[in-house]
Amino acid sequence: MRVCVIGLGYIGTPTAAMLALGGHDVVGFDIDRRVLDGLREGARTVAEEPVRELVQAALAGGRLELADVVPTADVFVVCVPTPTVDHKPDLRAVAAAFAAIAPKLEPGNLVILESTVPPGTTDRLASAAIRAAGKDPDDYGIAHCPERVIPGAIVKELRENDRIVGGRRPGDAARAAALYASFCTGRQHLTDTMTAELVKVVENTFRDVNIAFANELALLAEEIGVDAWETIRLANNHPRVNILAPGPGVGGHCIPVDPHFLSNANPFVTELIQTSRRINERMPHVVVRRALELVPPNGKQTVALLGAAYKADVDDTRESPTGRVDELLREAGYVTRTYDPHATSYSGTLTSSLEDALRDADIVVLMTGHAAFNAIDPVEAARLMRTRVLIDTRAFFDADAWRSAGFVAYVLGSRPVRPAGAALAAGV
Ligand code: SAJ
Repeated sequence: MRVCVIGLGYIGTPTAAMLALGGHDVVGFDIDRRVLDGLREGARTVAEEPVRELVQAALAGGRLELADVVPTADVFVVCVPTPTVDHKPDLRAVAAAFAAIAPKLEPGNLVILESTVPPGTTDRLASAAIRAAGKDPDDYGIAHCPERVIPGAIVKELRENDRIVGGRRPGDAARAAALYASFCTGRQHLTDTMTAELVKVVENTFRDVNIAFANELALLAEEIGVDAWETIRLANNHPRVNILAPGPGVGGHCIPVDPHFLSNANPFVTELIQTSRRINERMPHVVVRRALELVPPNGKQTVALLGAAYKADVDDTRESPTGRVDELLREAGYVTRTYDPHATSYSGTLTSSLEDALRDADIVVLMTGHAAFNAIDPVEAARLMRTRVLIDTRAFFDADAWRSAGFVAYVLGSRPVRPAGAALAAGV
């Protein structure tokens, strides 16, 4: 089949390559010329190595073309961003993609939306665009097949994860499933578009609610003087309990965003979802409050943040809790610097080395559990820093090793270190 993939971001790019390697003639379209140039130049803009290799193989194989105009095709697969603005879904990119496709449609073509959207969106926006082009939606297939892959393991999960395939009519779902079967070894679960939309949003919302529970537990455990990490580890021995990990907040462009797709349109029946969001949004404030307790700012106190990316071993800083913590620390009067071995773009100041971040700092805050941070030697950190205070928001380090190196070490969700400010003033 001739397939056009609209939107060559972290999902559209590997999907286009997979389809091409699966035997289809694929045209990848993006409105951003720099994206197309980056892909043509050996996919240098692609962060994950396996995705880069996949794209290079697809381009070399001759079945993947890149274009800045939307061509005609048998199937159109839309993979564009769906962010929120002030907690409201911004669906302009989806509407624009459908508007670009509609004039090209020929009867029998299939339009698939992969972007995460509020329930009801696919059918409503696709049908509206088709009607606006003077055509009848009933002449075309419309499907929602949400992407479900985890950044960091995109190629593996694209191949192996089950897929939810929702069709406007049962035949539409079956046709979309046949397309994905060309590269996906997971099972295909056929349903209607609105159920598929809800399933996707619910998966991420479930994770947000579960993390909020873990974060609430961390604060409760601190309050009563128990270790949340040990509590979670022991509770998770139960065959039907699986509590996720507390942390400095929930980042990325999916999990903090998608719950709003449900609560925005349904505010009266989404109390748990809204509360969970608030709990997770509060976590950066908790981190900053602990810093204030440990080393009150005097105008030159410096905080070194370890990790700008929203989670371990990725370079993506979108909606990262580090950006928020950084902003709040600066508002509180600290000087801040951030070191990240992977990230290249970030709202605050990135140092080029770990040493530059730690030198003469008063507090070091572990924000992201990058594997590279395992190599940090607390004795060396103690030598570089002016004041020896560690805030570990993910129970990443061996806190006792840092204490042995002379640090006051606070681990989120562990027994509080109070009154550390007084201890520091006394030179302890
Ligand atoms: N986090 C915690 N505690 C945990 C797990 C995660 O605080 O126990 C935080 C992370 O540090 C990070 C944020 O949550 O800041 C999100 O990270 P993540 O690894 O949970 O998820 P994403 O955003 O990278 O990918 C999610 C995935 N959804 C689910 O696992 C249900 C992925 O499968 C989706 O495809 C992706 O969203 C998406 O594109 O929607």
